[in-house]
Amino acid sequence: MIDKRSLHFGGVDVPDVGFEAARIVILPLPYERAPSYGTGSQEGPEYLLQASAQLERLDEETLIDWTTLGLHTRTPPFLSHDPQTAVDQIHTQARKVLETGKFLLSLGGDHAVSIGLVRAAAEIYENLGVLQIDAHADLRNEWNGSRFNHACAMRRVVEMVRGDVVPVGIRSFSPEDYEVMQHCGLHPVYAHEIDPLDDTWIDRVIDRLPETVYLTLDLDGLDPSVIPGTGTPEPGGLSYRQAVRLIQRLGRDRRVVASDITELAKIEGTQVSELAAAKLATKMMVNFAGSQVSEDTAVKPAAKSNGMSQEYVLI
Ligand SMILES: [Mn+2]
Repeated sequence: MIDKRSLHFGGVDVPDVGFEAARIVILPLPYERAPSYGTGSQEGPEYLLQASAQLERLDEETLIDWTTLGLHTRTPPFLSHDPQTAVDQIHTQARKVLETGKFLLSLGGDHAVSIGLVRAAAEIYENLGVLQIDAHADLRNEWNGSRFNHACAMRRVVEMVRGDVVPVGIRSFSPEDYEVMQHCGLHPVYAHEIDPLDDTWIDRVIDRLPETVYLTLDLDGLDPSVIPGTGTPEPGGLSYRQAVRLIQRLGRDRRVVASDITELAKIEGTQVSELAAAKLATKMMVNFAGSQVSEDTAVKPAAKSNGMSQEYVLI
């Protein structure tokens, strides 16, 4: 039987280099309190980590072997049942990693985990901006009796960061959410504005972000045809390819210091959601933390001599 607490990204065949040597620290956060609709995000990190063992090592676009990037997966912390205390615990965990300058990739858990994570990043990076990929605005001041509920995640984030917050893929929000968006000068790129044939919406997103960015990916921002396994699915979200293109541009044009993937809720009988989520995690790794080592670790095609055969060499 697998010990859930010893799971690490990539599974047993991928080396975990330990905290000191790591360039990328993966922080599983099995946290779920007062969900609005479907449940299961508490086990999200466990299923994502299990699925990651099935991934091939090479990123097909950059040809970076993500297993060589220096990964360390933290033991999941025991988190309080009190939402505010849990957010404080998550903040402490995140600070320990971010203070070392390592890239932090956190795996929720429900979207409330981002409150503690962004707080830690905003304390260290003064002009931090936040890119939010999400179906929902998450701007309520209080929900289900707490200001630290997932439906309040971005309200707390907006209060704590100096840089712009740019929500993308939004297609479900309350009158209160809308009022807050207007009051705070938030200009979401709504799902209906994302043209499937034209990527200029990505320019709009990038242009609004400062140099240093935190990416929070609520998996319901993607279309349910890509990620059906999430607590509150909404039709009409980003395609997998659109999400990857956004991640690539963000990695190329901005300095991303940390990111999270939240709201994975497994559906029994299918692995599609957790596998897509794990693959998105590798896209973040290679695009946000892979550039410095890409020259050393990429497998590149050898120069073609006759156009008929291709030899591949490891350089
Ligand atoms: Mn959300």
